[in-house]
Amino acid sequence: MQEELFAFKLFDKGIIRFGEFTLKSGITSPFYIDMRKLCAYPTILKSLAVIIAKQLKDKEFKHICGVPYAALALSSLVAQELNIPQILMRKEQKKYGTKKMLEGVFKRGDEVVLIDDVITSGISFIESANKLEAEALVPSLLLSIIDREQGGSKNLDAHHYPNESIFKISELAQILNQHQKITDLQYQQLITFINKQKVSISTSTKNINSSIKIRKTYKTLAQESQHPFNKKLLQLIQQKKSNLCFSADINDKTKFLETVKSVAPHIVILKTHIDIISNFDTEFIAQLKLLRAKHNFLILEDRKFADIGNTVYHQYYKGIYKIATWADAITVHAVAGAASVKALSENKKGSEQAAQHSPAIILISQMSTVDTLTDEAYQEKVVAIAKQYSDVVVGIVSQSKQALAAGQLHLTPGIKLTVAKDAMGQQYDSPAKAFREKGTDVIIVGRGIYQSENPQASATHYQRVGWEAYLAGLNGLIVG
Ligand code: S5P
Repeated sequence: MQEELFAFKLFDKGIIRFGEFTLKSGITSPFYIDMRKLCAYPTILKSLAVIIAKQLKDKEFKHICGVPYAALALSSLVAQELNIPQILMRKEQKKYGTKKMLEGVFKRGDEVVLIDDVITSGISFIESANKLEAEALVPSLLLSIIDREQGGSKNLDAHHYPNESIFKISELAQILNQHQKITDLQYQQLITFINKQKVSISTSTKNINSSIKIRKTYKTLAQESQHPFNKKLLQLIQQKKSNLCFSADINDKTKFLETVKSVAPHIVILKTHIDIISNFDTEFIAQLKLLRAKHNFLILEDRKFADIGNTVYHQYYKGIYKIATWADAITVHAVAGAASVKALSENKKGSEQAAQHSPAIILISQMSTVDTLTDEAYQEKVVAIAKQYSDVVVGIVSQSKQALAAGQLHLTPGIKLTVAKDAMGQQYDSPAKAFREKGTDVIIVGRGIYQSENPQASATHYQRVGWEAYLAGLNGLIVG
């Protein structure tokens, strides 16, 4: 029987061990699985590849891919066994040349079986599946060799990823116990541990389900929206087939304008931090306006107004930047309560100056940083203000789907395809994940574009994956 043989082999080679082990998380576990050692035992690897090939025999897919690095040797053998092409996934993005995350010969929409050695929470599977989706490949099955039975499989179910495992740790332990390789106590300790340690399914799964069901088309959102900013934005989105906001956080005005010029056809919003331009002058604004007119995008000044009404009024209309004269929309923090929004919206209704330059307001509901203070209670209060002032608030910057007023939009920063974070607290997700889990309507990408070797090519890429992620959300299927 294959389970028996496999259990004995793993036990004898010390790949499954029983005792007291401190895991990466700091938790003490009564067992430890070290599948990396497998590469030292080609015959076990080979027989495992045969078992996997048998399990995959009747399934339809185009490629095999191993989660780096642990599953690479095994996935190569399975690919050979089935004579199916392999895709090699990198752990980190290649620094030179193509900067690709995946190597192989494949085309968009190809189905891929993703293999990993052990599943615990399912997170590394999800991350690898996201890398496939970023290239518009379809992870049709996530197959693990051993399921630690700590909730990973349920987590993948909740993320709508078909998944299977070859062995369950409890079955392997039972076999070892029946054959007196481990004691009753060791077996019991393992069962107690896996029951106690089950990871809870990430809360975002609630959002996934609802976002898949209620993902609205841009056309519907355009019909629902009242504010001219959103009407225009949604029209541009449909026309350009782009949901990309480019965050041009570039200090030099010449470099800024050059970069914007090259990416402009691919974006619908240009997001600025006007106060980081070192050589700012009014000519810069004139150039910016010309580019906007020529390439048809909207300008969002990410000033994050966060003060009392009187101060935000002056910050918006006065000073050297005169934001009111050129920005189509501005970001506002609701930390001062509704005061800032009210001051800006009353200006819209009241002053003759404001009548020309009424801002579309995007409230910051939730930040992307690792230790943000924008907890759920805070977000709820921001959303309440957004709804109350829905005549001026056109959307929110957030990391999760919120119940907004009809026509209000979710804008999501912290988007990058290659890394999970920067060195200063920023956290990243892929466009696919944003659309699947965060209710995203517009993705905001900064360094992913302007720090790349070829910003224009990167903008094209983010435009494509963003658009595909939107389409996939409409179909309830995420492909990129
Ligand atoms: O929570 C937030 C809100 C914003 S507006 N996290 C963010 O990163 N942003 C902005 O998005 C941030 O100020 C920056 O301009 C951009 C993200 O840049 P990137 O280089 O990390 O993509």
